[in-house]
Amino acid sequence: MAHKFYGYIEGYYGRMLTWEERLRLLNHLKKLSLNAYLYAPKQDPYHRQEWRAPYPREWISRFRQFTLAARKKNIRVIPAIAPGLSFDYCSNADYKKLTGKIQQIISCGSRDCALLMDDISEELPKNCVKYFTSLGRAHGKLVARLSLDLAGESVTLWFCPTIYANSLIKEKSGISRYLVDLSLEIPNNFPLLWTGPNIVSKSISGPDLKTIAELFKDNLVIWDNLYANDYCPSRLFLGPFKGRNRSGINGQRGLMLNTTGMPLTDCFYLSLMAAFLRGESARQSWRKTLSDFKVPKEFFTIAAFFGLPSDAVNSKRLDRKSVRKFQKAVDYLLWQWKSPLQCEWYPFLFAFANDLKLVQTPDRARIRGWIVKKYPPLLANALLGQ
Ligand code: GDL
Repeated sequence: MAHKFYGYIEGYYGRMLTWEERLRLLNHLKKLSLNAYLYAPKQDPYHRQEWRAPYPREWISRFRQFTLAARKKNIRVIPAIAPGLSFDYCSNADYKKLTGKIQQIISCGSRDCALLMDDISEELPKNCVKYFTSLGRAHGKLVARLSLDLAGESVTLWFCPTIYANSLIKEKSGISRYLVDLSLEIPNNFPLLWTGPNIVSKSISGPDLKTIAELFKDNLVIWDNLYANDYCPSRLFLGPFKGRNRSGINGQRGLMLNTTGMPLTDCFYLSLMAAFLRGESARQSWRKTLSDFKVPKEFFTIAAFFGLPSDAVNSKRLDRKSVRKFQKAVDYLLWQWKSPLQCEWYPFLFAFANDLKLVQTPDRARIRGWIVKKYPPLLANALLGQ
């Protein structure tokens, strides 16, 4: 049976972990019996923007240590390369650069390597129109060629398509030409990264995955963006891991979480996902995990403000009495709770306390000094109606 992958994706914008933080994540993955770490930070210039440049020697040596540490814990590190911003599909020189770069990263001891084509133009570059009938064909042929050329390396290649969520499919028929073309070229058993019905999916079930899973023969590895906050970095999502259907996902090649780049918070999310994989209830495991991470009970009072991205807007208005209750809870979390996890949550708790104060004080002139201290001058003026 094909190997299945459950674990972490360092695949967000705006943050990069240190090697120590990555090791911490490995330890946590091991503790939870999860088995995969996809290395794909959008912020790493050698991964995406400057993909042609080889990694510096120092990086290679750290990455080798990291891969070795993971192997000792039975965790597969999947290094990824994302050349799509500038890759020339008709250039042999670019193809050579790409294989060279892949050789360089897998030489650190990985049995897997991922080629990522997410977040790039959906158009086939003009100079390639003579050679390929579509971007899907160009991607499929590239992957097929790479897997032939890398056959001797006994490495499993993964692929993240440019259309990586149902919502990105523009065709009215619901059938993506890009994906069909890709599926016609891509070799069998290729793990294919897929984020579900949406880029940030509220729910992921068997029926949601059916069409794509059929096209790629049940080789989907779910890239779950539920808790990612790089597209709204002032928010923090801390709700239960819900909306995912276990049997639907279990029929595929795996489930991996792309999160925030705050190491302890990301460990917290992985614990929630692991409980889901064990079949535990989302709500109960959420309460238990909060308690395992020693989050004070005051958090429950304000948890609704840190729910999931898709949580519905509550029709209740914020009345004075409840605002006071929220203020008390957030004050406790800000000033009494001391822990490394609290340090990660502090800016979000602080911003929430600020927002409460603003909504609670319609007469802004009364808190003029406070506003001037908290906001840059132009925004402060706007808030004060000047
Ligand atoms: C994306 C990006 C990812 C980013 C996430 C959330 C994929 C495959 N790619 O589209 O890097 O962190 O959205 O903003 O999800």
